[in-house]
Amino acid sequence: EETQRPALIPIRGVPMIKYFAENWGEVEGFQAQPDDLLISTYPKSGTTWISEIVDMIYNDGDTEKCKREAIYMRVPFLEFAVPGIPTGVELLQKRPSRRLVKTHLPVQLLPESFWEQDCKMIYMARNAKDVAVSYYYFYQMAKVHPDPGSWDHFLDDFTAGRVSFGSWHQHVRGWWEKRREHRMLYLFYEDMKEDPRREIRKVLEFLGRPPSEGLVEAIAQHTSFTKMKQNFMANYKTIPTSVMDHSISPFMRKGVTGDWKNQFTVAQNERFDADYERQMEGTDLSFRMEI
Ligand code: PPS
Repeated sequence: EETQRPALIPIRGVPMIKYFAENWGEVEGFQAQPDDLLISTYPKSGTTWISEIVDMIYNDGDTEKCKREAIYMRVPFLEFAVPGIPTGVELLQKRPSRRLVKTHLPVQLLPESFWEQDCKMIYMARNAKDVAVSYYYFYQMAKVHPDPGSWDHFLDDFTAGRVSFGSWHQHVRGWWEKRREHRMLYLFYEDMKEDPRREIRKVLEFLGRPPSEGLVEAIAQHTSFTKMKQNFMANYKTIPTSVMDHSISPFMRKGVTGDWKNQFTVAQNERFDADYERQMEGTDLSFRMEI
């Protein structure tokens, strides 16, 4: 059975999935707790990967404990709302303290209580070209999104910020600026690919945990792309096919840096680069598009 593919609805100018927009009041009033850890990302930037890493840290590297339930239960998605399923806020309200919270909200839409409670935050960013490609396949398989149309059409929408959660450029820039005044670890997908153990040590340090080599090794192994693709508690295959159809494109698709080269034409790449320079002007934030 096909669910609908409703159009996006703007919340304070940011295009949102219709059901999420309809539930916005609940999200805006969300009460964060001081020991909540926020995991924030633009979609398709390594959210599930960093979530699994953090849950492993919270469970002292016990892989069996990390298989107790699906990743979207262990790390509820704050703004998630689809009729007939508990919302992200409802799931979070039932969690014991030291909650892990996933969000894709741009920084200006984050509920005030996260700032008031001074919650720690981990932001993970990924280069725009690989995100655009990953998002295009995700739009097709996750049917709460509008039909993406052709790749060329989708790339135009992505560049202009006419996609769910809005502009990639504004998202990564907004959170980057906020890190200067807040307890935030800003990570890059490309760094994690290059040297996962180094990045895992950074996360441990940020969370005030000793970086024991045994723990780092256990986390690196459990959160490799191959392992996570096979892990039903991490790969989203427990979601009904009517919502996510892995036969169209698996959630755990390729997990590499530089796949955009297989998708962008030379003309698309030139157009994207020219626009990118405009939209990223004046920031010291920079990305590697290959490693
Ligand atoms: S979501 O829906 O926004 O929460 O998706 P998100 O988890 O942010 O992004 C999905 C992409 O991350 C890749 N992925 C990984 N890459 C490397 N290692 C690990 N362990 C890993 N887990 C997930 C996943 O394959 C998606 O990227 P693409 O490029 O589509 O393969």
